[in-house]
Amino acid sequence: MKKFLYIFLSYFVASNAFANQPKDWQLGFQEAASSTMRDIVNFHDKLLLPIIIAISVFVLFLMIYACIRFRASANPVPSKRTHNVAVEVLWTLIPCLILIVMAVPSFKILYSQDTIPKADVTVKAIGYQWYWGYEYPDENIIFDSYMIEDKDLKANQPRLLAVDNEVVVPVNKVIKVLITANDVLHAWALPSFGVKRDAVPGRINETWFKAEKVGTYYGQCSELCGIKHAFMPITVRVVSEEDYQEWLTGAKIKFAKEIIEEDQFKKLASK
Ligand SMILES: [Cu+2]
Repeated sequence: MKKFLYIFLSYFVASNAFANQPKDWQLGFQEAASSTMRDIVNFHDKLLLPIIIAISVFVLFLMIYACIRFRASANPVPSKRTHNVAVEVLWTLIPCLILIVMAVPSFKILYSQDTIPKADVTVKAIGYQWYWGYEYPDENIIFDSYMIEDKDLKANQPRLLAVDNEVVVPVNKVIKVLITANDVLHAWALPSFGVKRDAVPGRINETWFKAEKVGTYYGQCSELCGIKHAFMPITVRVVSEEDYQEWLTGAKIKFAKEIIEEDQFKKLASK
């Protein structure tokens, strides 16, 4: 009983916390932190779910009705009827109309995801077997982002989701994400922002998000990419503009592209 109470309470407490990640006993989506995700959640909760429930209940009713009404004992002489034009027209037309009703808001969301507003910050995510590499092309920053092993986890770090080098972005700014891969297909996905794009070798996919709340957001590679597919999480830390500038100053030194590339060349040359 105590355990259930704890889970029940933690569900509500956690929804106010600063980290968005999957929760125990979770039903439905993670809390939305961008307008795109809010649209997706509304589309699902207010349109798709009622339609799905109505169809399931209707089909269940028809099955029960047919089982009772047309049972063998009540129908010693079975009906020979095979066609009914009115019913056939209806069961073709009504599903078509339902699909059209669903398609309109669905396409609206798809197009809004596809039209990238003027970007404030550009981040390039590169999928590797099995970690993510990041670049801030405008800032000359480049770094790798590895999952933290169980034994090295700190108290507030979620297992299988925390990484050593997080992507840091400012709050309420348009972040453009360029997504590609170096070896096989991966996918860069962040549920709270409503972002999921395939990372394809030799090709750059684009998407964007605008995080509305300061906090840490977790995602995972969402394309089966090999034996350690489950161990290449994505962590995005959304911070205030001042904190972002501060991080940038440090990161430009720590993750400076030229120095890192020079080091790599030296290592290669010495081999
Ligand atoms: Cu992957």
